[in-house]
Amino acid sequence: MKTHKFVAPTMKEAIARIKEELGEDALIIRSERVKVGGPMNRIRPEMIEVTAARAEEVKDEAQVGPEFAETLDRTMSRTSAQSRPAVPDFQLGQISDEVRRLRDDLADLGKLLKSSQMDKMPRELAAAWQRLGESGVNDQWAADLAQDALLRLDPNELVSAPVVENYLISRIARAVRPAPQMTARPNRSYVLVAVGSPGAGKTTLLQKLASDPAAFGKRRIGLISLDTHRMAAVEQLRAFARIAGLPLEVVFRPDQIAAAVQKLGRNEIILVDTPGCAPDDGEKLRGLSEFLNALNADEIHLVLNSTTRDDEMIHAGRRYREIGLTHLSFTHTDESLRHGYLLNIARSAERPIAWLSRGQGFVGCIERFTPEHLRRWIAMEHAVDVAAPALTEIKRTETVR
Ligand SMILES: Nc1nc2c(ncn2[C@@H]2O[C@H](COP(=O)(O)OP(=O)(O)O)[C@@H](O)[C@H]2O)c(=O)[nH]1
Ligand SMILES: [Mg+2]
Repeated sequence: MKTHKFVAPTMKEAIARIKEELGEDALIIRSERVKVGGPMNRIRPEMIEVTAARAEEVKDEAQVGPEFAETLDRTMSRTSAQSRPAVPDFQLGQISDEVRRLRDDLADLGKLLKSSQMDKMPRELAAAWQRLGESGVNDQWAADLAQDALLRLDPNELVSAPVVENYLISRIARAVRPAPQMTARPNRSYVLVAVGSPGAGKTTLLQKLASDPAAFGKRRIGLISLDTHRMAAVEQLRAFARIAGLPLEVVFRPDQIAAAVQKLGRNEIILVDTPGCAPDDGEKLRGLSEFLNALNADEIHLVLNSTTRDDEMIHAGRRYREIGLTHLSFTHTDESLRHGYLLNIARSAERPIAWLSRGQGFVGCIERFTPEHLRRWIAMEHAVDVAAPALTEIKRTETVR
């Protein structure tokens, strides 16, 4: 990459000259304060020296894979080590803008690499990137992740499949978290509500939670049904409660909630079933929100049928966030082939994933979402250590070389 040096009294002037000579898209690589001699010395003892390059040259360089990562690593570490203390705050703002533009350029680079240059990337990274896409992870997110790995991993790490995969998993795990275990309340029941579209699997999910020992099957459970619009829905839960020997309260109005919760107060956990509510049914959502306010629930799970189109699920996540959504739980996972796209929803909703339900049986058909699911969903078979308790950040030193 051919670089050019510009010396000017201020960053602003340097940037203006760079744009003029190297084009609007020129990239700032480094800036530092330098001493100048001669008559200027007394008036302005220091000038700003900025190193820049034409955008096309940086892109050309990018196509050689590990060398590109190495070059950028070097230039970036020099930039942070040298230029930061040398430049006053107001000029740092301008540098930040340039860095932002550099990142934007890299985003274009990601698209470019994806479409035509994947074979020039380190093989291990290209393969992992491809698997992200195939598993359903959003294209732009997958490109950002691959690019991030290209920038941050050392060249020798980029050619190690376990290192690359662990790195990608650790980055995804920052956006998609497994829900923590519930913490029992000392003087009151823990209240968990299932909300979502009709037929999503809310009632079935609650039945599984109540009966499977892997979920809350061994705890004292009480049930509340708010789904009173359809007699069949109440009957479905009533029949279950009778067979499972669980207390059930049917609540018709928000002002009846407090009494129902009190009645079930001896139970560790109260599971609340709600009427199906399409995300764009504003009136129904408002009605549901009144019940939720009265419930003061610990967890509000948006129950999503995982065979639904992912843009629809993302939309539902947005709408349900408005009424206090705290968790995501996915059903029908036995009927969907790929699962990586579920990560897009969790990332967009910024909520942890709690339960995964598969099949119609009540026992043996529910599990907590774990880092191991994440690994499987994005098909990273070389990754190691993903089940470690604190996955949120896999340290690079822990990975296999
Ligand atoms: N295959 C499969 N069927 C499910 C699952 N969860 C629910 N169902 C079925 O989907 C239908 C609707 O479930 P239901 O719990 O009544 O949905 P609700 O309207 O959201 O309460 C029922 O026939 C369930 O047996 C699942 O994880 N896998
Ligand atoms: Mg139901």
